[in-house]
This record gives sequence, C-alpha cells and structure tokens, in this order.
Amino acid sequence: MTTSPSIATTTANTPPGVLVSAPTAAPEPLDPSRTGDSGAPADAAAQAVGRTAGELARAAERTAAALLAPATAIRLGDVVPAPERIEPDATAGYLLADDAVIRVSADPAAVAVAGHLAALLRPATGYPLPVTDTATPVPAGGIALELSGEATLGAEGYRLDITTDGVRIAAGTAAGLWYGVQTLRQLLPPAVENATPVTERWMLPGGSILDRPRYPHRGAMLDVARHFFGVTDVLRVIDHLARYKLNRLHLHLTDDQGWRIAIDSWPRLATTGGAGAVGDAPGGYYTQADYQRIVAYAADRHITVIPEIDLPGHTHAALTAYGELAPDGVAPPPYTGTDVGFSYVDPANERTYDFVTDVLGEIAALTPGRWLHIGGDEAFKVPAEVYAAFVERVQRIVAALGRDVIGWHQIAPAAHADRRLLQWWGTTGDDPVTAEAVRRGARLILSPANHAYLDMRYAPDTPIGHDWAGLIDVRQAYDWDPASHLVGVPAEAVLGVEAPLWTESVTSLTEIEFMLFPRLPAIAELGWSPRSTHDWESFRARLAGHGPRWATAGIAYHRSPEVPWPQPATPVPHSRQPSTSGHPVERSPVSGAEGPPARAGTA
Ligand code: TNX
Repeated sequence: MTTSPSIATTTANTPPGVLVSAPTAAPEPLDPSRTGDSGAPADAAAQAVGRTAGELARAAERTAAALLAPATAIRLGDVVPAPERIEPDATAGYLLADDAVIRVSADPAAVAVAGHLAALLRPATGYPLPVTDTATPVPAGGIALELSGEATLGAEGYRLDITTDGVRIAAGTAAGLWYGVQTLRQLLPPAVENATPVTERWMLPGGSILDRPRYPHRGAMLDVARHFFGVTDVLRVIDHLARYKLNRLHLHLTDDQGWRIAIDSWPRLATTGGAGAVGDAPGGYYTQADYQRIVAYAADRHITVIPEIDLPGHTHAALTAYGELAPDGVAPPPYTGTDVGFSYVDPANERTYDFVTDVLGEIAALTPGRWLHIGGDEAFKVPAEVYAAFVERVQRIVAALGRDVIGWHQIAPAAHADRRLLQWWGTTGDDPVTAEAVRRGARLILSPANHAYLDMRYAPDTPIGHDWAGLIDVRQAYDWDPASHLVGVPAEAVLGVEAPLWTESVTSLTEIEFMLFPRLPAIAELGWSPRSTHDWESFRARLAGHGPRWATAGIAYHRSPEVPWPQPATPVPHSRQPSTSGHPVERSPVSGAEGPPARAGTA
C-alpha cells in the first residue's frame, strides 16, 4: 500500500490500535500564580517564565491526570529485558536525594556513562547530581559506577546493588555500566521521564541484580529509503534502542525509492537518487557529516551502526542517477511505488564493480563498526549463477576493506566468506539453503518476518503497515526462541536478533514509535534475557509498567489489548503533529517535551 493513514484527533476512549499518548504519571510542580488559575494573568505569567499558554495547559492536563493515576511501587523485577538474576531486599530501598553524588571510576568511557546517567536524572529530579571521578568509588550516599574488573560479567554484563545507603553498579566494561544505568532508569518512577522538574519521591527498590546478555547481537533496523527520516528522528530512535539494551542499529540506506547517503565519488546518487520517496513524500539524504553524527551518537550509547547498501537489486534510485549501471544503459524515471524485485545493477558491466568498490569504500571510511550489510534480497531478475558470482565478488570487496559482510539470507548460496552473517527474514523456520550456508560457516541474525517485522500490522484495524507475514501483536513478537527457530541450525550459529522496520507506510517519527512500541522491547528481551526467564505472563505484566514511561516521554505506542496497562488513557485533546519525514525538524532527542504526539486512528 502506498497511502498514509489519516491522523485523527479524538477525545474518545482510546481503542486498541491507535496512536496514543497517555498522560504523565506524576504531577509537574505548578505554581498557581503561573498556571492561569486566576484567568488573564496566565499569558503574561507564561511569557514571563518562557512557556506558552499551550505548554501550561498541557502541564495542567498532566497534573490532573497524575492525580487520577494510582501510585504503583516499582519492584526490582519489573525490568525489561528481564535480568539474569534478581534478589530483592524489601528492607533496603534507596531514596535518591537532592544532595546525591554520582561517583565513577577514573576512566573516560566510564565517566561518559556517568554523564549520561546525570543527564537522564537531572531534568525530572531537578537535582544537581554532580559527577565526580575517583579511583575507588564508594557507594555511600549516592550512585557509584565502578569498573570492577569482574571477568564473569563479560563484555556487557553488570551487577547492580541497591541498599539504603546508595546504589552501586559494577561492571568489567563501560558497556556493562551503560546497561546497568538503563536498568536503574527503569527502577525509578515513570515521572523520571519528564523533561522538567516534578515533585516525586525518587525511591529505588532494594536488592541486587546480576545481568548479562544472552546474545552479542541485539538490533533494530530503520528503512530510511522508502521514507526519509532526518537526523534528529534517527537520534531519537537510537535513544529508544538504548533503553532496551540493544546494541546495533541497521540503517537501510538505499532502495528503489531513494538513495540516502552522500557519496563523494558518485555525487548524483544522493542528489538525484535521493530526491524522492514513496508516494508524494519528500526525499532527502544524509550528508557524510550527518551520517557521522548518527554514528557518533549511537557509539556514545554503545550502539554500533550497520549501514546497508542493498545490492544488486533494490537499486532503482541509483539507476536514476547513473543510467550506465542499468542493464539497458538508460536511466529510468524515479520510482515512488512499493513493488519490489524489479531493479538491479548490471552484473556484467565492470563499471558496476567500480561503483560498488567506491560506495562501500566511502561508507567503510565513515563507519567504525565491523560490518557492512550488502542487502542481497529480492534480486528476482538476476539469474541464480550470475547472482551468486556477483555476491561473491562483493563479499571480496568487503573483505578487502577489512570488514565483515552481512546479507539477507538470500545470499546463502554464494560461497562462504570469513565471518559472514546472514540475516534470516523468512516465515517458515525451515530453509535448507540457509542451513547449508551455516554448515559452511555462516552465522545468523534472526529477523523472522512473522515475529520480528515491525512493519506488520498489530491487528486488522492497525492504521498502517503490511500483513504479508501475518499480524504481529506483542505476544507474536515475543513468543519464539531464536536458538531453536530454524530447522537444521544449531543454537551456537545464532548470533542474535534484529527487529526491522520497513517504511513503505510509515511516514513520521510518531508512526515509527507506534510501530516500535511495544514490540521492540519484546524483541530486545529475546536478545538479552536468558531463556529461563522467558514467560509471557511475566513479560506482559512488566511491559505494562512501561506505558506510563513512554507516555511521559512523549513516545507514541500501541495500547495492545494483550497488555494490562495500568490505567486507561486519559483523554487529552491533541493537535495534529505533522510528519517530520524529509524535513530536518529539530526535535529533542531525549524527551517528548513538545507535548503529546498526534493520534492516528481510523475513527
Ligand atoms: C521485504 S525483507 C523486503 C523489503 C520490504 C519488506 C516489507 C526484505 C529483505 N525485503 O524490501 O520493505 O518486505 O515488509
């Protein structure tokens, strides 16, 4: 489908399957003299404090809603993804106070994590939370982040201890500290998601957590080719991944409808190939500086960007810019539909390999991560032997750049290349060709379309998305096991999971969030949590507590009927939020401070 859903505003009770923003769970401190209780002075007062009347109205709505919301104590076990081991201590909660200090090991990467923690906590608490770096942090009276050198915690594990005296997060690496911080964030009241100070008891449940990930590869993919999303949208998506301990962002940078990254040696790829998008949506592309900003922002959050240049198919946009690469040598007009499988760069033309070498060379130079994704899906018009030879040659180009290759599982028939990864997106769980590639040495990233494709609709009435791989509500996203999913593939061959979001029908940040939440946390839990913790009832109960967090952060989500959300969405009047696709709309990457997102509905 090519049409966007209508975005409706409604004040009726919210049915499942619409974009919602529930109110925040905690009151904002409203000085009556500023809230307009007395009528006309409100505007003047609002101007005096730099807030618009609309902002004040929204704050008042949030306050009213918070008064209706039941206060629920957070338990140590409420974390998503579920930690490996939890030992609650009901006698030992810690109350974060305004004089708390964050102490951190004297290591630049650890200090950076402490800086993030302070930045997460300061807006809502209003506390100064100074960060001090000492060689031997102590837990008393604050939060200590300690590089403890505990080898058993591995590259990404952490230990979290909460006592009445304070909080201690210990890890062998800065990444481990980072994941401990994400856990800590979830143990504070949802009001911590507010962008401005709120009155709240910042109580943390007592006890200990020991936590390590099940898989090293825990990712999500964003298709910025079908619809283009500006840098600030991507940064906000990175924040969403970080919350749930994901460590890979796969960017699908090129497709038939758009080429989204500037390539100096082939400049028209972006300027001509990036001009359009699906339907009438505006195009756009990242400059190399934009891309580097995304990569650096992700790295700062322990997330590696995996760039995908889809080859040899899904290349129509490149052909519009450089007709010499087309099989008939003629540049076609732009394509704005949503069909797949019709385009390819000419494997018989040596210029094609110049193009591939130049493009992948520039991308590699901009990408510190180990992986280059070469696509490889749906090249329906390229004969099998020609396709395999093409993929093998591209694999050699990637190896010559010192990188490891990833491709969709269609590249399975090509010869093995060292450390190559195949990304499984089938729906059957049974593919002898992929199993054979694994026997030859490939490892797998699992993105089964019938569980992990976040562009699938939740339900028949979901306003956007596809259904070719079925409907995927939260349980369908959650209830499968990566280790035993593919027949003939041993558990050791599975490197991890990834949730792709294709964007043929997804046109705005709000719609991205609506498709990510709450399914992204489900896939994240499959990637992080030990199988022994896998339990649908537990998951949905824990997930429910995240709704108020998302709402407070201004994150749109699907109020799945499968999840016992703590309260019905309190109706809040909304104004339409325009799509940000194609426009570099500046939006805070760390908060939903602009107010609630628009609702999309069929109403
Ligand atoms: C298949 S999955 C595709 C994409 C589409 C997607 C829509 C894969 C590797 N290719 O080109 O966007 O389905 O769900």
